[in-house]
Parts: sequence; C-alpha cells; structure tokens
Amino acid sequence: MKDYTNHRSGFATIFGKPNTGKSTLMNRILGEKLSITSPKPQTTRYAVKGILNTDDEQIIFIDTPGFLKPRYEMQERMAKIIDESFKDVDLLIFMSHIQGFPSDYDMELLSIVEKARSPVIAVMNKLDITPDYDAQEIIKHLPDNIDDTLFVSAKTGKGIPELITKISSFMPLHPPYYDEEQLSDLPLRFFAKELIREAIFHNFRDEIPYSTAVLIERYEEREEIIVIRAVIWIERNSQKHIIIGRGGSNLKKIREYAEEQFSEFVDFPVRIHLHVKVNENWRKKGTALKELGFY
Ligand SMILES: Nc1nc2c(ncn2[C@@H]2O[C@H](COP(=O)(O)OP(=O)(O)OP(=O)(O)O)[C@@H](O)[C@H]2O)c(=O)[nH]1
Ligand SMILES: [Mg+2]
Repeated sequence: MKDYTNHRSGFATIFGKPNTGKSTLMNRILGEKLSITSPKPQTTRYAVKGILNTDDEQIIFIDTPGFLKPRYEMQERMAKIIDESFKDVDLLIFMSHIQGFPSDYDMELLSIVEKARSPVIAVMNKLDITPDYDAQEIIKHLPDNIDDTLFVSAKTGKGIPELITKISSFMPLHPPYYDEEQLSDLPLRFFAKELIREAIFHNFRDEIPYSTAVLIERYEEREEIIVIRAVIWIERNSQKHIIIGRGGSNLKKIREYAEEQFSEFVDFPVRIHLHVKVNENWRKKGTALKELGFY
C-alpha cells in the first residue's frame, strides 16, 4: 500500500472575466486539452475539473465559465456554478490578461476576492502579446489579500512551471481525492459534447454559438470504434439552414472536427452522427437547462 503521509492534495478554482485564457491555462498545466477554448467570450459553460497527478501530489483545478452579468437565465445558472466553485477550495486563482487591466469587470471580481476565505493569487496572462508591462502598476490595483501575482503566457507556456510550483505551495497534506489515473471527474461523453460545441464556436459567428446546445443521445463503445449520436439544439428555425449548410457542408465540418479531436483525446477511432433540432428559446427554459445539466 502506498504511503500518503507526505502527499498533498487540494482544489484550485480558476476564475476571471470571459476570454482571459482560463481554459487555455488549465489545459496547458495538465498538458491535455480538457476544456474547450475559443476566441469568443463565454465559451465555457460548466465548471470543468481537471486533475494534475504527480508522485506526491494531486491538484484538482476547476475551470469556471467567464463571469458576466446575468442576461439570460443560463448566465444566472453559470454565475451559480461560479459561486459553488468558490466554496471549500484551497486556492482561488484570479485570472486576467495584462492588456486593458483593470477593466470594470476586473474591479467587480476583485471586490468579491476581498471577501474570499481562501488564499488568492493573481495570474496575468498573454505575456506573449504584451511583453512590455508595468508590474508595479498592475499590482497596485490588486487587493491586499492577494498572496502573489504571476505573469504568464498560457499559450506559449512562459511562466507556467513557476506558476505550478506556486500553486503547489498552497496544497495541504492530504491523500488524493480522486483515482490517480484520473484526468477529470467528468465522463467521456461530456468531452465529446464539448468538442462538438467547440467546433460550432470555431465555425460560426455572432449569435449562433450562443444559441446552440449539444446533447449526446447515444454513446456506444464498440470493440473497434466509439459511435456517438448527438443532437444540436438551436433556438430558431431560421438558424437551421445555417448550421446545416449547403448540402450539409457545415454539419460535415462540425462532425469532422469533433471526430478528429475526440479521437485524439481518447486515442481510439470515433464516429459521430449529428442532427439538428429546433428547441425554441431553450436558454430561457428551465426544463431544457436541466436536460443540459444546469440546475
Ligand atoms: N496571445 C495569447 N492568447 C491566449 C493566451 N491564452 C489564451 N489565449 C487566447 O485567448 C482566447 C480565449 O481563451 P480561453 O482559454 O477560451 O478563455 P477563457 O477565459 O476560458 O474564456 P471563457 O471560457 O469564455 O470564460 C483564445 O483564443 C485563446 O487562444 C495567451 O497566453 N496568449
Ligand atoms: Mg473557458
């Protein structure tokens, strides 16, 4: 039996305004693409847990949806997920990008930080595109209870080893919470769904990605291939031909992207069947949101 006397384990929540690179950071730390990313704000909709395992340590990261003022009911539920992710964690990681810091949103989030019961560090991201920053000027705007401020690039990896060491120093002595082989607490079908959503975020503009949801109807692990059947919900009939495209060309793009990405993730052949369904105003419907796992 393994001796866990000196083992450290704990939870670290990453939060910040949309588009600052929270999901990119978590993926970079884990060395796996676990949380979907896109240049559009509010890509992440759920708190996605990612688990970093080393010989004597297990850090559970919680990547939260970019915080916006509730506009739709869905956003209210996203805000609730963030609240939940603040409780009982060993470290809060406030994230922003260097450029334009502090925005009004940053200031609003920092006012929440002041009340936090857990230790907080600040991670200023996108160092690669803003190498000439004034550290003192940035630190001046951060509340006193911030333990440390690190400047990184989640994209290039600069500053990430130092950041991991810093995060480790906050982890308490504790046996691992999860199986040490485990990379996430979420089932594989969750990642299949998220990759389909990522394909939609990458291929469509304006309102389309936001008015779309994906549900996995069937997930079948066969001996030689994984077969997935998924439905894409859209809010209006007029959006149907956009998602499907001429002769199904857009749907094909989504399918091929998701098949390739998911196959890489599970290291196994994957076939995805997609279909599109109009579910009017699903973002405002409690039953629909429940079906998507928001509660
Ligand atoms: N140049 C640069 N771009 C980055 C860096 N980190 C993330 N990005 C880009 O910023 C965009 C947003 O990244 P995400 O990781 O999706 O951001 P997020 O904070 O998770 O966003 P939400 O889930 O919407 O809250 C993507 O286009 C990333 O490629 C970085 O260090 N440098
Ligand atoms: Mg994200």
